[in-house]
Amino acid sequence: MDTARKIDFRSDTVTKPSTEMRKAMADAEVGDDVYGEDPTVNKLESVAAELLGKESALFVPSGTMGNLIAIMSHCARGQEVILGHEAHTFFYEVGGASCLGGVPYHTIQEDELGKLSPEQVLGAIRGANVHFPVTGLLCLENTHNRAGGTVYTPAELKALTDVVHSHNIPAHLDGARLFNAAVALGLPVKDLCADVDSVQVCLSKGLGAPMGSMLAGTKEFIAKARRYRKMVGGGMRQAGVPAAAGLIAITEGPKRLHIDHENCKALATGLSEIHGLEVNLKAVQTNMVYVDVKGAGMTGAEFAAKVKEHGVLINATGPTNVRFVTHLDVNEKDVKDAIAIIESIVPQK
Ligand code: TLP
Repeated sequence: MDTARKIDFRSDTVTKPSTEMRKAMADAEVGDDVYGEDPTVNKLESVAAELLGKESALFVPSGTMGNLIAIMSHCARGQEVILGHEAHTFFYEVGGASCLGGVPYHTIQEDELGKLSPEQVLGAIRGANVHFPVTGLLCLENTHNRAGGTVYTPAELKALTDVVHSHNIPAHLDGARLFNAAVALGLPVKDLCADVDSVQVCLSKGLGAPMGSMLAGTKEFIAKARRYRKMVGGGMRQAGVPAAAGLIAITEGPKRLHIDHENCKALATGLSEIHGLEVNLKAVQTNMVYVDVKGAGMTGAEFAAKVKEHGVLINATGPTNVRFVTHLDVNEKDVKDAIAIIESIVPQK
């Protein structure tokens, strides 16, 4: 086996920009975006707003910043945000909303597929009691990363947002991989954010851009978010350079996501057939597969280190769990080879 070759399933963030993107970045027309004068950023923002069915959109450096400034724009300091206990915003965003925004987290237990129920959301909305913080926001995630890249349908989202809207509380969607959800459901992406007040989508995941996210919502909300973006250091000047790649990502990227989903299904099926590995195939709905490696007698970290010696890169995501993500820089052959490599290193009965 060629050990110099790496098959990188750590994340769909590891993709390299295409030749077309690199050329578009080199040729991008630019200006100072803090003055609103970058034509490429302005174009990206209007294309994104249109695709997401919102009045306005804002180019931000990362998904983390998009979610942070969304929360800061919706909530006053001391108000709390309701979100799932495995939500990326709670789990992986360094506590930013709480630390920088003064917005504490109120987590509720998700089910196995990362879903919340309307009853749970209703139960989490705070009453008038003087001991309680005021509920400021509901934050949902689609696809749900830690649940396996699982998909919320528009009806499920509406049932949840109806609950908060009837209490005059807004809803934000962490749609880092919303295009994956749209492709899995065969729906236009705007159908998946019609009922939320704001949405963040990443350009730098399966869509292949080197960086950047779009935050979208009403004109008023985006004007507020633009100020918070500046506050946290996200005013980017000649940002037309990465925005040029972002434009290709958002218009062309979704067209090939079905390939990542097919590769992921094949990977999940192959891994599930290896003795000692456990895969919840029900959760494999887009481009991720989580594997419990307990039966192979290794921790997640040991398993990741072992497969790395053979050129397969993955992330450990729990004591006995690892995650594989498919993306545009892994193909069908990589998937087949990775299955064969893993089969050869997991002790079989
Ligand atoms: N997710 C990354 C890591 O942070 C875990 C990954 O490899 O999956 N929301 C969701 C649902 C995400 O999965 C991510 C990134 C973000 C937000 C944050 O985006 P960035 O990395 O652009 O800050």
